[in-house]
Amino acid sequence: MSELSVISGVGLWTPPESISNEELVASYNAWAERYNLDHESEIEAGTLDAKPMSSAAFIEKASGIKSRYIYKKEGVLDIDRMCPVIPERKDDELSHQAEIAVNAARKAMAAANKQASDIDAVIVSCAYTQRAYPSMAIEVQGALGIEGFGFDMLVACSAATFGIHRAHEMVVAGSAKCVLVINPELVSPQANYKDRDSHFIFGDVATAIVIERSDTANSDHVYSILGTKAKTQFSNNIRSNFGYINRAHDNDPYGADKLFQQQGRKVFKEVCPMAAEHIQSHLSDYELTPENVKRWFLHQANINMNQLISRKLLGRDPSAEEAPIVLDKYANTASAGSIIALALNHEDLVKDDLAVICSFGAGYSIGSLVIKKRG
Ligand code: CO8
Repeated sequence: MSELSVISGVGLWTPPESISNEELVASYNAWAERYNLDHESEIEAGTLDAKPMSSAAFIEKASGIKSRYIYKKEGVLDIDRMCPVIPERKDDELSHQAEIAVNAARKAMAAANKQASDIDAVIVSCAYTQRAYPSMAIEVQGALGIEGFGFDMLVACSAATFGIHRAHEMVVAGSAKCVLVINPELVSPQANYKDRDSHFIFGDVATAIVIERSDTANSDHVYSILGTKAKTQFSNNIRSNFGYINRAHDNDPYGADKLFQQQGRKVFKEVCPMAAEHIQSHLSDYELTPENVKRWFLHQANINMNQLISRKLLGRDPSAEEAPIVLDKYANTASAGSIIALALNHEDLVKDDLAVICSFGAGYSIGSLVIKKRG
């Protein structure tokens, strides 16, 4: 067990605007009603399926989501658009995703008592970057005035945990002394607001974490990283086909399959046992059991998934304090969910308290960290 590297600061940036289930459902249903009216004859002839109606009560019961934050609300609820309006910025302006990354990074740096000159690596790790190059991490590095190097990582829901894994390894190996891992989850442009089964799932946010050598950490809340564990297994059950190659395919680059799509039931059934087994096995690597864990910072995709995984691990329902849920306000924020849970629920932990951070989702990918509060 290495305790050379620590988490010394967590930052959370929350967009100022939000959309409630009721607002989202009213907009989707108005769009679906108009679609069904416009295609009445094909639907009656059986050549086209009618769009089904959505329901706020279903969304809350099936997912635990009541509302979601959004980077730009304008356009999302407009049934002639169903997509946020995010004006294009000039190349010499800070890009949208870099801006939200910088917002979260500054909060994590303040929490960790770190200046730009203390940091020597930046990882931007998230489900999607707004462009392929130059790297978002290098833009963020430049905006913050950090020397050293930066790079992007894409691992969908496990981007945050896998990014922290890499930072931990860099600090332990000595290739970096202090690393900023940022998760600017600008997911609203990827969400299909015309798809009843997934229109409610996602929200925008940005989170950041500072990982550094234990001997340089001097903040109020420091967590030794006892170890990391990762697992991936290919699945098409959560997929987006968006990319430059669409240009060469000569089809609609923004068609439904280019946006987020999933087989939600299958994901639920397949990922829950994988995640529970993964966490159990990670803890047993250090001769620990779930009973030794004070707090669970689990991925935030669906409240029923978290309850099932917690029950498998603990043999009982966890309390809201043990396994915090942020889905009600934030919805699924791709990789940032477990880091939001951490940001909002760690300060009361005391010396030697153990916690698990675990992501699970597209890939499939599962990433965990076992951490211990330092005195
Ligand atoms: N309103 C009303 N009824 C609905 C709605 C709706 N909005 N949606 C579905 N229904 C209906 C269905 O049609 C179905 O009707 P019937 O029984 O007549 O067939 C009934 O409700 C039940 O439907 P489901 O079985 O699909 O409902 P579930 O209870 O399974 O809940 C969930 C659906 C919430 C999607 C659930 O399956 C789930 O959360 N699964 C896990 C999914 C998951 O974790 N996915 C991870 C995605 S995130 C990720 O990996 C990151 C990707 C990268 C980020 C991308 C950013 C955009």
